[in-house]
Amino acid sequence: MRIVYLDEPTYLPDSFVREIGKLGKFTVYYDRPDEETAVRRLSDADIAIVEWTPLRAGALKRLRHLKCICLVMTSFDLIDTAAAGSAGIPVSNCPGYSTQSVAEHVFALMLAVNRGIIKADALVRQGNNHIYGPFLGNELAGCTFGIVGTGRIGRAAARIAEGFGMKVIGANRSGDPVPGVEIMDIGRVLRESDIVSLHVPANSSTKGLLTSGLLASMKPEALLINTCRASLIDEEALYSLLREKRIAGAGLDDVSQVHGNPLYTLDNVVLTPGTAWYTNTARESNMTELLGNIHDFIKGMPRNIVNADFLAGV
Ligand code: DAR
Repeated sequence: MRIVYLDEPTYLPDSFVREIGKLGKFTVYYDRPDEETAVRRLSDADIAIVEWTPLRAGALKRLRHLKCICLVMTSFDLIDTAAAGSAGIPVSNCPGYSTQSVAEHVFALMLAVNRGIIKADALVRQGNNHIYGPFLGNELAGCTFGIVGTGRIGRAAARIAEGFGMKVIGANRSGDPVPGVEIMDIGRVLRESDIVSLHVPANSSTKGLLTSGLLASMKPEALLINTCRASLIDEEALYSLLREKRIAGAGLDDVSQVHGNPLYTLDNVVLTPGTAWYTNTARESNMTELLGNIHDFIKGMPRNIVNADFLAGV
């Protein structure tokens, strides 16, 4: 069994290397390859562990030896999962490792925006004290917290919001009830929430989910928190609405335009670089979940396969 970690592990503890070593020959690459290099690296691999590298149809078709792709994370937008399915390659993800960490980060962003923490910190360091004017926040107890997406992370965020004394409303695709969350359509969630928090996967059907129309329907005092991919939001519309204070603020863990983004000029926006998941606990759970996926695949009982539908016809 040849197992290849394709691209620059964020975290690779010795214990993980030892365990994988027991399953086969383990090769780790510490940079992020282009597609051609990726194909070469995986040419005789049985299992590919992938963290950063997009693998599209053309590359997947050429990976004739590959038996499984194990993604390190929850999102699977890096891989053309349908093409992987047609090539007979199951793709697994790690769906649960960062649920609580991401949900907690929602509130880190929310509080930072609501209380102007970033600006306040800078002012104190410049020798200021007891300046109240620009820092008028809103008490959160009694506010309405709206989740778009009621999967694991949405529900974990809902539980924390309850602890703040907020009313929780939410939208999901099925319209199915969720305990502790009043389910309604997405339009109403956007209109009625004081804080909107997004919890849906990035894929072709969720691209631009938050249209300019939906964003414009938010209350002017509302905050938008996004710990998912930036592709869910019409970023230009968001920028205009935030600049004109037609939305009070936003906390974003991802942006579509990394360089020179106009959002960087706004002080009602708090940004983090994709770190919502990144805690000690999540990092360890990530390794446990990934190792479990690899183990079970080798044992012939694959789990967390995200392209089962496409494989069925193979
Ligand atoms: N987008 C998040 C975070 C990826 C983090 N990278 C890891 N776990 N190596 C996800 O889980 O999809």
